[in-house]
Amino acid sequence: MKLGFGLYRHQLNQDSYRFARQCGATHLVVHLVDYTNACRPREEGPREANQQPVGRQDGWGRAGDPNDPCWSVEWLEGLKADVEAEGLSIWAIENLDPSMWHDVLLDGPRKDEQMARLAQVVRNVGRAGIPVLGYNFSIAGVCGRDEKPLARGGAMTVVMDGADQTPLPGGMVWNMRCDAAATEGHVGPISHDELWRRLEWFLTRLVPVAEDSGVRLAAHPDDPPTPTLRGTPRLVYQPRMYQRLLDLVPSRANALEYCLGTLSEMSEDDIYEMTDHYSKHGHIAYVHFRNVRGKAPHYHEVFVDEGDIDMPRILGILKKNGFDGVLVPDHTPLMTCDAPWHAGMAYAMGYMRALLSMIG
Ligand SMILES: [Mn+2]
Repeated sequence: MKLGFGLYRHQLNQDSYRFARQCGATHLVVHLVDYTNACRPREEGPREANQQPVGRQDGWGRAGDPNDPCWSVEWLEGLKADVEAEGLSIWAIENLDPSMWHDVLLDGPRKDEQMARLAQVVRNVGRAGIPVLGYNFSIAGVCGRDEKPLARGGAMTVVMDGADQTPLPGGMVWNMRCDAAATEGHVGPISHDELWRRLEWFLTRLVPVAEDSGVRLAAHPDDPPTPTLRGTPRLVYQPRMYQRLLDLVPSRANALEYCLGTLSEMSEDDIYEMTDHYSKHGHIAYVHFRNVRGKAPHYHEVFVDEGDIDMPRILGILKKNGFDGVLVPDHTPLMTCDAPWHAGMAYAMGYMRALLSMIG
């Protein structure tokens, strides 16, 4: 098992690589989507002060440019070289910008064109030698949460208190604002089966490309995991529902971005049995190693060592099954100091590193 660290788009710089290395990471999971528009010029809008994208009703920020050069082989190779110069490797890219695939999610008129673009992106990721591409097949995305000082010692953290069912405004997809014209009239109520058909359409086309490219597509479960959110259906809102996704297109390239926090928020199934099942069969590409208290739609995120999940037990299961992928903290409560996000992350990394050394 490898210890990794996740970095957002605006953190892709030498200082962050050194911070990750100093925390004991050997690998990075990088986000190329600029969720809160922190990389845009200031005049284009306010930046979120902290590094915790929560997902209130107005969403995170504007979606990016579908042709952003960051998805080119040259850009990815440059990123890889910068990261490797600091003694780290890139394990995964996490998430696709909704501007690249909103009509795949919405079954809109540009879905074929967008699928061609996704296939090119997967080939580029493979050519750059990056083994995993994480995605989250969701219309509403990560939304309907708030922030409250509910983690240990009054640390600010992400909270869900009831499922927000206010309809998505036109043009909002995956909790970001896309070109309204491109999506007008498409964010309507649909059935769960319809969304599963859209996922099947996506996987049957992209998994073979991923296989040929040496890339594993890794699915994040629905966060937060409720049957519907903002009037749209969700796919993987109980741990066993991951199996349906895997069975659509059985392949090593059809894998899981296994988010322990989200899975623990789910109301059914035993997280230890499920972790044993998915890791035994080699389905897990990487793990979001975070902890929570409560079940959706009423839960809050907590420090890695104070939640409902017995984290040492999870690591024991992963070790028993020979899991050889990466663990990353995902997110943590913010600590009261001058660097709330960094302190929270460093705390989680120290805990994870200690657990990994204890289990050998
Ligand atoms: Mn996660």
